[in-house]
Amino acid sequence: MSVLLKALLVSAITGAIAAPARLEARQESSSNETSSSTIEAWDAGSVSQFPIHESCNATQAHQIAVGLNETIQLAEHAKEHVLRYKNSSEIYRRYFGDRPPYEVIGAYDIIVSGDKGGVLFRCDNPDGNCNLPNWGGHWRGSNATDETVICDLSYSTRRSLSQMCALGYNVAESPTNTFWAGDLLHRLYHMPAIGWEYIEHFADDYEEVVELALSENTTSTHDSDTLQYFALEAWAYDIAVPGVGCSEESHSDAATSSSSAPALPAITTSASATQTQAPSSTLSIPPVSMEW
Ligand SMILES: *[C@@H]1O[C@H](CO)[C@@H](O)[C@H](O)[C@H]1NC(C)=O
Ligand SMILES: *[C@@H]1O[C@H](CO)[C@@H](O)[C@H](O)[C@H]1NC(C)=O
Ligand SMILES: *[C@@H]1O[C@H](CO)[C@@H](O)[C@H](O)[C@H]1NC(C)=O
Ligand SMILES: *[C@@H]1O[C@H](CO)[C@@H](O)[C@H](O)[C@H]1NC(C)=O
Ligand SMILES: *[C@@H]1O[C@H](CO)[C@@H](O)[C@H](O)[C@H]1NC(C)=O
Ligand SMILES: CC(=O)N[C@H]1CO[C@H](CO)[C@@H](O)[C@@H]1O
Repeated sequence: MSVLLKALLVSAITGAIAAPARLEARQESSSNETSSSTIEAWDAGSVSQFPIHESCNATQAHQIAVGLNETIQLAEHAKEHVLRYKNSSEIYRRYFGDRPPYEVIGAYDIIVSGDKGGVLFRCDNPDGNCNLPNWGGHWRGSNATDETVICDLSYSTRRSLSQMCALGYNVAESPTNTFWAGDLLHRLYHMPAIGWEYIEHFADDYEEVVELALSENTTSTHDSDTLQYFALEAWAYDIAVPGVGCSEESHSDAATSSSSAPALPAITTSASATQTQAPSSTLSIPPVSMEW
């Protein structure tokens, strides 16, 4: 008998002996349970809606809840777009290049289908940061890593997804936090229960996001801004203004003069396309809140 065969036989025998012992132990411990009614369902204690702290009054809590629901819708559509098209989508390739879709799908699905516990949105101002000018909210970081504060500024500036592509907004040049959905997606990714400290900031603005994709950088599929921009553009192009979207300021003119099938406009790389400046002829875009 070869050494290899002997080794296999020995391990097969040990395996056979070990198995019943484990089974016995398991049965013993389960028969030791006082009664079957004390065995909890596998998903007992699951949380189906993102928790909002009691410091939020009725109007604040309602706006945050509506914003979170829009965040889920935004993430869900982004996931659907990826599932439908993967990298045959020009929008996908603009933000993720030819990177595999699995991580992107998961990053959106954890928002849509993931347990909603382990995070908290609050409306008091425990760290005093809401007193700083232009702060719409912040992640509490080391003070409370599972918590995000929403400051008063948010209630008067963040928009609904129903306003997508209106009021001077375009994907490339406007901040992602123009919308509650983009803002809260970002804030959710900061909290470890959702972002795992894996979805992080590898790019800081639209141009850097596009560069990550162009260089096929592996961080694009877990970059917070990339995931926000892609979701907003997929919503704009598929849902808000179907087949047209609002990728950049000049696009609406280009679209009306174009007679052929809708195509996405060229990628903006010009340095003049700064993220925070709204076109002067339109309503101003809300101020960018701090990254925290
Ligand atoms: C909730 O608080 C805000 C101030 O942060 C206030 O403007 C609003 O009127 C309050 N809403 C209610 C229902 O008390
Ligand atoms: C948010 O969505 C959940 C689940 O669909 C729903 O139960 C809840 O009423 C919604 N909240 C608001 C404020 O629309
Ligand atoms: C999508 O990515 C795969 C893998 O890199 C590549 O083979 C394929 O050509 C890409 N498809 C498109 C439409 O770019
Ligand atoms: C944590 O709390 C301290 C003191 O209250 C504050 O100065 C600091 O800004 C807080 N950190 C964050 C990330 O909010
Ligand atoms: C990918 O992007 C990150 C963040 O910008 C950068 O540190 C890293 O060097 C890039 N990797 C490659 C291979 O370019
Ligand atoms: C933890 C526990 O309930 N242990 C019990 C398991 O069953 C044996 C035999 O019935 C008891 O003696 C233990 O107290």
